[in-house]
Amino acid sequence: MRILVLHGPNLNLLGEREPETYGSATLADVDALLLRVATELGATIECAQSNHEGVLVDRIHGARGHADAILINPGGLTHTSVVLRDALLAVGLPFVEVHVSNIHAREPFRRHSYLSDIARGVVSGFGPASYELGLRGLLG
Ligand code: CA2
Repeated sequence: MRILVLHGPNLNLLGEREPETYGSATLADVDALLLRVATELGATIECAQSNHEGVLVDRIHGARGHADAILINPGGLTHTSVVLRDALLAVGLPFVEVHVSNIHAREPFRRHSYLSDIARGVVSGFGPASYELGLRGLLG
């Protein structure tokens, strides 16, 4: 299994700001964790982060023929992006939506996701472990 991991806007700041909400692990720590788990499970992963919606769309389109599934933390685009939803629907690859924080325990506007109803699964609130659980779910 080839997994494309996508991190959305501002997640490059993970571990550097707001540790009370997002913890102290950096994005590099998360990617290293995912590489270890993927290797353990016989999968390959490619990780990418972008602060730009269109770049994420391009990565999703580019996954056709190159990845079997997508693990995505869309960041704030979770709550706004019909565009990401359309891209994921268009490529038709199974994907899992993950969030470091529990989006249901925060501001009301974070409770709605444009992706959850078309995702294979959703993991939210376990810090970096959300990614690991999502990856294990996809590979399971
Ligand atoms: O909990 C998550 O993983 C989120 O996807 C993170 C998004 C937020 O808009 C979603 O509602 C939930 C925000 C990403 C910002 O990441 C930062 C990390 C460290 C410091 C500041 C921002």
